[in-house]
Amino acid sequence: MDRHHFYRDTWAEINLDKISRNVKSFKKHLPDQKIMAVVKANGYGHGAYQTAVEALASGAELLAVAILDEALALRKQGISEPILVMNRIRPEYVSLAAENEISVTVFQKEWLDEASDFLKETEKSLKIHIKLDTGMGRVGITEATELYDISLLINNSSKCEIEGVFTHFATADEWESPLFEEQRKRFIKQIDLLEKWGITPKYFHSANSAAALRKVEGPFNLVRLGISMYGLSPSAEMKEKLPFPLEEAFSLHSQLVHIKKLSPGDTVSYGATYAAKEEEWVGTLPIGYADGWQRRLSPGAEVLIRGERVPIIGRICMDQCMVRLPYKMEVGEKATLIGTQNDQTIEMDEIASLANTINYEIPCLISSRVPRVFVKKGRISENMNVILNF
Ligand code: PMH
Repeated sequence: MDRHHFYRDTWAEINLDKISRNVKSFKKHLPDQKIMAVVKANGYGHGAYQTAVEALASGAELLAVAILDEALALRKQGISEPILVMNRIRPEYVSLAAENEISVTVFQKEWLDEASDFLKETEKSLKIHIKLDTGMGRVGITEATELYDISLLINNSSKCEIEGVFTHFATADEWESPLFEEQRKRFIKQIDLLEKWGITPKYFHSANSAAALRKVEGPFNLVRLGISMYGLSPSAEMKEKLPFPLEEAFSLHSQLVHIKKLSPGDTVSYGATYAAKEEEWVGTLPIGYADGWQRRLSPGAEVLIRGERVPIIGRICMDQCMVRLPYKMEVGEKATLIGTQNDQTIEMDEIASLANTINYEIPCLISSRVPRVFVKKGRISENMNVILNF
């Protein structure tokens, strides 16, 4: 392990080769669709910049983030491909977006009125994706009259242009969902209206990973891939019937920093919730809930050491947790909390299920205190340590 750039005994490994293969599989699966790689929230915890570069090199042509800051960060790091901010930005920042060639999402007429004033400050034209709410109930235009007003206003403005029109599915990850079908139909209807009004954006997009995996039908030419690009299934239901294998890119590792023998009755951690029944070997791992290794994972979670599953015992602390060892081991022994050792694997889905949540949340919550080690072409290519600004 190359320790350059970080000094702690806990790290996440991001296998960029797997992300690359996942994107390439999608390209084969949907040869006629452009791929927009969703790298918001630091690439779902995988590293936004590194994931973006890898996805773009593997067939993705556009990027998406949630907030303007994330888009600006990618521009600062030298990414020149199109980036869409999918959430509302403040109207006063439209010139900043335009100057950085960042596309924005619009779904309010008042926003457009305000933004028009601020666009006078810049020479550049603002690229807009109009967001339709077809049933997600989050943000988006719901009324055809509003769509008419907004799309014509943009179309007639010399300062902005409609680059895309999109919607988002609420239940694409459920095989039998009337809402999914309903949303698809509503979106197509609105696309037909736009056509009638003579508005012809470059991109029509609706699909997230789930809809892309199941090939949603319609006049769409772009898919927004998040979770599946990272190698995770959008739902347990879909995991059973994936059209091609997905490769999990994220793994989490630590090393034993202390070993001790407990006598019967000795207790472990806050609250003394674990008591040894017999003589037992216990190891300490330097990872805790401040790293995003959630307190609720114990009791229940196991880690891999020497390819064997060993249980976490007692309460997970802020920076450390304890594991029961099958026998005496040495300080420095590697522990895998998510990932593979020998023929044993702890999947993201196992951890999500123990934390009573979905796989999306687990890597997003692995905090910036955990350095990311990137593997490319089978070798460590880069380390990211936010604490030390590397
Ligand atoms: N498009 C939009 C508008 C999204 O919000 C998301 C994910 C994606 C695409 C990618 O979806 P995927 O990761 O399922 O492929 N957004 C969220 C969210 O807001 N909460 O969980 C996932």
